[in-house]
Amino acid sequence: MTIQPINRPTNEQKWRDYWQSIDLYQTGDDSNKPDIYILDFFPYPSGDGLSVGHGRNYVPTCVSARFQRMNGYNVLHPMGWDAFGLPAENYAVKHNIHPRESTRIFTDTYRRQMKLLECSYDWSREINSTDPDYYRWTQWFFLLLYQRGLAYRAESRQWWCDECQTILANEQVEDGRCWRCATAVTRKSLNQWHFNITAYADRLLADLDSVDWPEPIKIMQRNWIGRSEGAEVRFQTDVGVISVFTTRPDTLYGVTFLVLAPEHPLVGQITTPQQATAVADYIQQAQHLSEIDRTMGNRPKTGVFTGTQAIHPLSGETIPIWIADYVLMEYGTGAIMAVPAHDERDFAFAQQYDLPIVETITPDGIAQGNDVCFTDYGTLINANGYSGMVSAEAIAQIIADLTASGKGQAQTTTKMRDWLISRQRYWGAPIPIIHCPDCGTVPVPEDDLPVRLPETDDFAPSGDGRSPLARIESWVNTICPQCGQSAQRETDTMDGFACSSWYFLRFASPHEGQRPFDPEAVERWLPVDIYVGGAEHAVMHLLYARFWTKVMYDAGLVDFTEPFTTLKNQGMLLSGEDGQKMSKSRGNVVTPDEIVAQCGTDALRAYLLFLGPFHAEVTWTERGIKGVIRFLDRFWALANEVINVEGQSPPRKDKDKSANSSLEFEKARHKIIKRVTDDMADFRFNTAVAALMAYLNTLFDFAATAAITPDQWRSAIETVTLLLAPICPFIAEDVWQTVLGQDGTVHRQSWPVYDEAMLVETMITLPVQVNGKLRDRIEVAVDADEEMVRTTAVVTPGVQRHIDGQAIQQIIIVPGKMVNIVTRTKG
Ligand code: ANZ
Ligand code: ZN
Repeated sequence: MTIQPINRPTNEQKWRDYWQSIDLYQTGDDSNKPDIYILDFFPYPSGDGLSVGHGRNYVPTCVSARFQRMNGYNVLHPMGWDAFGLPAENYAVKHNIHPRESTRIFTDTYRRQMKLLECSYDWSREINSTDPDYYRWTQWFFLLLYQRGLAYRAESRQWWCDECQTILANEQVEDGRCWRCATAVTRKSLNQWHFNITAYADRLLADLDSVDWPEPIKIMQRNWIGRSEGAEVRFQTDVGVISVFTTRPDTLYGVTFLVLAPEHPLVGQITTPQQATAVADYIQQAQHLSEIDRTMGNRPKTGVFTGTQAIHPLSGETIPIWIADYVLMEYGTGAIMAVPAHDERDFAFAQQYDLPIVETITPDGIAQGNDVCFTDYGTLINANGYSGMVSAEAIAQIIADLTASGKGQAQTTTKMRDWLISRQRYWGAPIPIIHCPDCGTVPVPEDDLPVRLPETDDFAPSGDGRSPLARIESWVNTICPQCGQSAQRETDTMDGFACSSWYFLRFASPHEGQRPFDPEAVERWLPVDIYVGGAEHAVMHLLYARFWTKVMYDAGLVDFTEPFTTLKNQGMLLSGEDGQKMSKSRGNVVTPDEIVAQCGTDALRAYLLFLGPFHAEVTWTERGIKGVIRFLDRFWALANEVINVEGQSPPRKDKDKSANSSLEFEKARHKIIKRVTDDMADFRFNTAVAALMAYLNTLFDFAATAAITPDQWRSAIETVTLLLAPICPFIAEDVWQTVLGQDGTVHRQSWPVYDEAMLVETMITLPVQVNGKLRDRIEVAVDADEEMVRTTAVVTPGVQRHIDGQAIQQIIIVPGKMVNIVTRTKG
């Protein structure tokens, strides 16, 4: 990139040192001031370091923090590292160093780059999730969940990534692939620890209404939780009851067969000997398909008959039981009542296998025939005593009747599953559990926390589904805290999302030794006021953190139920070269290091904001940054020109065109204050920068045409300096101290205030037409009455010339818009 040279001194190192020496970013602690907590998502340091794209997250929050400090807030704006997990561990394996070392390398890079951007974090509060002083409390929270019955171990089929050699939570499987390495996932059956997040499904859903979050994120969480209301219906068979979940009890009379998922536990009992081979073959084949494949709407339906019949709970008719992979074991009861007349999947299946289709819902009580699938609600037919009812009525009545006869009941189901937290990896927080042959599962006593990760160089994944910790016998073998017998430690570590489910609390009192946090500090700072990060965390982190917060609330540890009051998602920064997301593998990463070296930190910060709206996806182009550099250069030049060394402006040449210019100059200053203030409060940083650029042009116009007093110039330059300070801290400090000759840092000044009265337009300009043609303009007071407008308009030279002695027939005034004078044409 060739960037034009910067025409101003760059004293970056000098100011960085100075700000550090005065501890500028220390968290405010003035009891007379209000508090605000502005937080970035907990970064997960990778070996690639930061790209300028990350700046779209960290720069706006920094600007916001600086803005609030100047507005008289105590600001908590901390940073830390979510450093357990695969990147550090994979790098460690590859380079044959310890993950602790790779973590240190990564976090050092991140910290250095954030300092390069002059992000205004209070570094004295830095935390690291891999620090035993931190994960001690992650383990403590595990035990809290365990004691509250919310952590349990269960055998279950889990997603497994062959590449990462680890179990993945449902949320970590994207389109049948591992969220990290995109390898197709497979299933593995293992005994795993889970958190019972589904117990909180209703609250996680309901409380979304109380937070100020982007609507798309709320929608994704609602869909993820996926709550459905309906009924459980029980069908009798010779070998036992098959219970199904349906959202449409009103269609019960249209049921013509049942379908079990291939994994359903009753499959073995229900299958008749004649059908055994066909069923076994089918189950074998279904195993290789992911849930996504199985539920794809347009896929041809496949299935197999079990040979057994069930009894319809209301009509008493017999209906065949089938097995098909479009029914998932993990949802509802793993079995469905099929209603081909009203469900597309069942319809396709019935057509495929020539099963009966019985219509029971109609738009208007009149049968439509069986060649269409009518999926809407409507009026029932063929439904005995329920015929003629509308769906809502029938649903209520059928549920009541099923309940009365013990054949069913109302039920709600969620798509969300419990949170699988076991990881068979070394680089994580050990799960603080001991397995004793006599006492069973025993929690590690609180006083024995942290359960430290053992020192080892043998941390590579095992490949057999067991944690590398299982190989360290001296660590595994321990004493049961309950009975003193020899026992064994749990060898799984916790999903990294456990560490990020409470870190926002730790920042309130990061050095607290006796408790996870100091309740007073948490009461003071939490919940987080402004939380900023990428939309890709819509479900996992944001859902888990909400869940933990609710558990803490229930345990009386905190007095709020939602951790993040306002959430904002920054838009992605795409590479200008290929329009793709910046990533090392694509080779299109622009680093802050190279841009700062060439353009300076101020220009990079301002440019990142100027590129587009905060939430929008924008493209990085190197040409664009020149405009920002030019703006800063021109500001520097103007400031130096209008403020002389004694702090006095030279009197401007007297080329004043308007007697009002002095007032207009002041008004423009108040307007820019209001504009930038409002924009910053609303995260509209791009328009704030644009407005400052436009204001600078206005100042240049005044410099060329108007007589402005030295005091006025000083206050205008001061205003720009203060408004620019959160965005471009270096030039602001330079102008403040060097040009304006002020003592102390600009960053501890109060935010400028505007005068409402100065925002009001007192005069307006109206075009004046004569017979529909523009002939002149008049300037009148905004509140001038019609008479005043009329007389002013008539006497202007342009109008006089064009009336040309003719009598005026009519004067039309469109208030605030224009005046039209109609004359009597010469006759
Ligand atoms: C009969 C019926 C008739 C259904 C009808 C729908 C329409 P949502 O809304 O997503 O919750 N279902 C239940 N368990 C299933 C499973 N394990 N695998 C696949 N499908 C399953 O969907 C609920 C509906 O999905 C249920 O209501 C059931 O089909 C099906 F006209 O029951 B329905
Ligand atoms: Zn024991």
